[in-house]
Amino acid sequence: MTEQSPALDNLLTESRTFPPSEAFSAQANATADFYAEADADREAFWAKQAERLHWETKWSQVLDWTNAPVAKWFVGGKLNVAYNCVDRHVDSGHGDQVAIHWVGEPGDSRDITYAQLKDDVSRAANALESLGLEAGDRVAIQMPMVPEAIVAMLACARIGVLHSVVFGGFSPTALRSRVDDQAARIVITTDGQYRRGKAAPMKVNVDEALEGAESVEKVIVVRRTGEEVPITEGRDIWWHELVDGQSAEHTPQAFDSEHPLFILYTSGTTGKPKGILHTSGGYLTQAAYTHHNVFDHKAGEDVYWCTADIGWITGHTYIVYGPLANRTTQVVYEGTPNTPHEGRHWEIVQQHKVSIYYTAPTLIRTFMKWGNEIPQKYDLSSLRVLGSVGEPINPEAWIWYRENIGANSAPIVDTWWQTETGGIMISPLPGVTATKPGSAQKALPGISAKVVDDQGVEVGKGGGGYLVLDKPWPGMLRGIWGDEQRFRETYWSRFADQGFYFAGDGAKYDADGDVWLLGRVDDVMNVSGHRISTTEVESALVSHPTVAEAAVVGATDPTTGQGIVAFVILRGNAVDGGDEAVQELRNHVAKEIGPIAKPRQILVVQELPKTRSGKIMRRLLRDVAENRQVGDVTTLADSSVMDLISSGLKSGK
Ligand code: 6R9
Repeated sequence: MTEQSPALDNLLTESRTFPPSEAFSAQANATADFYAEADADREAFWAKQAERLHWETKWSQVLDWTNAPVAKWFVGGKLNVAYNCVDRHVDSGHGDQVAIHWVGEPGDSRDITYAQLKDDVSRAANALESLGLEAGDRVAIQMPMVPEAIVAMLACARIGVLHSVVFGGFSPTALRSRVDDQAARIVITTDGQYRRGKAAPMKVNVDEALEGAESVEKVIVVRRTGEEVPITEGRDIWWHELVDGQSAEHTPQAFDSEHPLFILYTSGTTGKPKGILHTSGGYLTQAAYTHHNVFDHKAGEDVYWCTADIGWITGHTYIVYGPLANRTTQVVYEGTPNTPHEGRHWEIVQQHKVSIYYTAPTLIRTFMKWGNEIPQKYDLSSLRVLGSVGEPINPEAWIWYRENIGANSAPIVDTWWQTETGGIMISPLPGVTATKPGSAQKALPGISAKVVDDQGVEVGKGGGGYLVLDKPWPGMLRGIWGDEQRFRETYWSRFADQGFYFAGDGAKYDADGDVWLLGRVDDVMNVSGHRISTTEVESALVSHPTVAEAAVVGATDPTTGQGIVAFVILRGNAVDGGDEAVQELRNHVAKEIGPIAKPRQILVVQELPKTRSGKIMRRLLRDVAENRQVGDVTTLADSSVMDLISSGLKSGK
């Protein structure tokens, strides 16, 4: 496996444990015997979890794995995902319960009950149908965190249309490639979005993206910031004009358990993002099961807040599908954590008495940087479960989270999973597990994960290797949109003999057999919990006329986990590699991919270190980027290259 960074080595020396309090355990949803129950009969265990949902027709078979690696879960079952997330809570007498406490960045807010959500989703579903959309069609959504984004997703699900949410920070080029890949018929967006206290445009970016996009028939625009936007006659429609006048009655049709629910694009090791495909019954089962047990959620009592954006899988599974299936009352916040001040999250926790809070290590480290005195100003006593997701959490941040946010008592659940897994896979269970700072610990009941060596043989306690998932699970991806070959190659070819799913993460067992995640082993970087491939950034750089060649590495970063560091060779001698040129390149990457992909640092070099077969040795560049002694250079075609790079950097060239 690839070498570990010093920060990750550090994780493995951590030995503190925090057993659950008796009081917490006594009321916990999860119990220790879940593990044995699931081990005894996995399919019976999952069948029991599927009973959390309303099925119009019950399944005849729990799992069909005969066509592996494409699974079928709850075969023959029929359900409507939106009905499960909305209507049935109204039908069971909870229509007045708040589903969403929405908090806008500028200070506006809306409380939406389940009854209102049902009306909103029904109207939107009628609206989409009035445009001729049919089950199986695709709708792309690029929106900020406004309630209509959630309504749009649920409306698609209700009529069997696949949504594909594209993160609001993605560039027009990135949106376009996703729209084209799935041949989306409709795009839903907003006029603008609030970011850091200012209104920023959104619709104009969508217009730029869609120039000449043949599949797109209509663009629906939600009014958010009120800024003026150009309207393309015949194509663009205002959401309020289309949706508000629709009937609030809409009969949900039941779809097959394996009916596709959504596509979500994520970075792989090549430049082209992968459209990860998820289906209905299995996905929703795992979403509901994990949300209930991992967060110890109690419907009608807890106030839950997941700080993710709906543009990422965490927003899909732990803002939309899992929580709503479980009749959660949740906070949805539109904006940035330091607008208008650095206590914004804690102010919201205090105001809404948030009891379950789920966020990412990068944000926890940012809170640490802002200072302990900020959360101390607020009443956080309502918090009883804290979650972390997106990247390995370093023990220091874990302890800070526990002490400063969790009053030294709230259990922390460090949840490992991926866009591809659909839901949480490895995590402590609050009330059951004695937690360890920095370790995700154990595969959940019903889930099976192993750490294996190069040959696919499980390593022993204390050993490290690759994380694999050795048994199918309900929320697993069913493919990559339009590219079955890539699906098989990416996930199933590495350990084809054993039939393991290759996650792309390095991991290690400690002496107790608990799992510690060590970061990606492929060319995927993790910046603030966002997956960005080195190739994607390299292609963006070489698309600039001044760049001849580029190599990109993820370097350990104290706040964002990894930071993007690029090494570029400029074309010809005429171009100088001064600050302005570098700034221009950084902006170019932001324009091509989105601001999250903007390199932290760009170093202009004369040569790149390559092996004889022409592979760039990123390991050596990472040494430079992390200010380490450069490692073994013997496999380089020209071993003097590293001296050239290092001396060039020192002399500021
Ligand atoms: C949910 C999500 C997946 C990649 C994954 C891994 C990293 C996520 C983690 C974690 C260590 C955790 N990752 N959670 N690493 N501990 N608790 O983040 O999905 O955006 O697809 O990223 O994120 O490297 O492979 P996604």
